Amino acid sequence: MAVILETQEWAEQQFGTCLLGDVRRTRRLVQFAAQVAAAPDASTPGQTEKWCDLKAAYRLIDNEQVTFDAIAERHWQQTRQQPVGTRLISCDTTEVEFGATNQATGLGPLGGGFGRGFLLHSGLMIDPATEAVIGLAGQKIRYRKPAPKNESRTRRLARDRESRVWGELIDQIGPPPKGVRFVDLCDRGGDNFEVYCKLLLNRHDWVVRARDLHRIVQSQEQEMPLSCFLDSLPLAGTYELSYRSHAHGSRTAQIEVRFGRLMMPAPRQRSPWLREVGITLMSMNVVEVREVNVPAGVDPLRWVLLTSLPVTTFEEAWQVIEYYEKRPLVEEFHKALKTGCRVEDRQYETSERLEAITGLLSVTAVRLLQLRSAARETPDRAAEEVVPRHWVTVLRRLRGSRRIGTVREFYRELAGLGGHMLRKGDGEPGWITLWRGFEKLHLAVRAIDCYWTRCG
Ligand SMILES: [Mn+2]
Repeated sequence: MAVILETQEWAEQQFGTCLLGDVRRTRRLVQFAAQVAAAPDASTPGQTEKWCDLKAAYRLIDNEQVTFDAIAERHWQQTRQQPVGTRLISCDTTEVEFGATNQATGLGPLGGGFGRGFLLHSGLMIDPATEAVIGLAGQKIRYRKPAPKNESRTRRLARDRESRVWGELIDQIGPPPKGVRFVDLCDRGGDNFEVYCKLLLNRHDWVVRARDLHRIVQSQEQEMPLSCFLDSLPLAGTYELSYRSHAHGSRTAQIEVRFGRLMMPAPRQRSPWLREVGITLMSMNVVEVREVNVPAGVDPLRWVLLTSLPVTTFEEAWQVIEYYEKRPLVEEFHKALKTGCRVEDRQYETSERLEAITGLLSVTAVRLLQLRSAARETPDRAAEEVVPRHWVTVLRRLRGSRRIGTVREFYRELAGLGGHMLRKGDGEPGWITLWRGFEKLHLAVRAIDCYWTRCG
């Protein structure tokens, strides 16, 4: 259940036990994090309140013990400590690009070689029952190296490749606690035999979208391309899906669902790690979602999902599809990090400092997602159970509104404070409006605190 903490309490909970070599550094991180959370999209000078705070923040980020891992590790650990139940981990990579004019040292090439930055690979944990964002289960940063020219296949497999980051993240997250099931969700970038081995060895389940439908699979001792295997499967059920796309607006698609069990053989060319592990054949299920009767000019929907979860009935196949539909939440996280926390506008002089601030902003981006999702999850809950009580009081006064009882009413007034007109045709407030409202409210609450501390 989402509960939004005061920025100071939140910073204490997320960073209060970070090991940075000196307890004063940890105190400073907590203080800086609380300031960052109050105005996530401001520059560092805009976030800190006093000149000495700004200098201390720069000194903190510059310290060699204050790394990406050291800042975010406690958050990752707390996220992984789950009680019983199923948790989804949506994994994906994003390019964090600091712009061609950024002079920071140590960055790698990106975006066709013109941009500079690094790749950030994140595993976002989601509760499938409520769609609540729990936090980041782990993250990896990588620098792109240009591939050597005329590289042989064996050499390429032995080299440290970019796709390896999917497996590294799974190793970092490790096996789930007792009574918990982790289900990793990956797009086509994660469809790799080594990734399946890592998942198996760490006891994660998975739903991965297949990249290559020509790859050879086995079924009843026979070898065939995956696409042929799919064509041989009986129809399990159909449904209608209403969705909106940029290209075609709202439309209803007719969907057919098929599923089956297959054996996936290891690739012929195997990396040294794969040879050492010795897994040569892996059994898994496939669920195919295919649009039929496609109107002219429309790209048909087609998902081929490879999964370790049991699929023997239409209901079980449906469960796999529902899990995979939650995958885009990791892309919302990327958006929260880039638009909400403006990670790519950070002006630090070295890649190490940019990594450190990315660690802090990643945890802050999770907070932004949680702030937003609280409105959707439990709209009828009492607002004072979800956000601090005096926020409700201050917002009520600022807005001149008679009552703010529920979470829905709180968010409506918060959006109004952020500039949303709240007219019938204006639709639901976007998250940027909500954040703007939140920033204003926070400043007002802060001013009241200052007044009573000095005068009271
Ligand atoms: Mn991707």
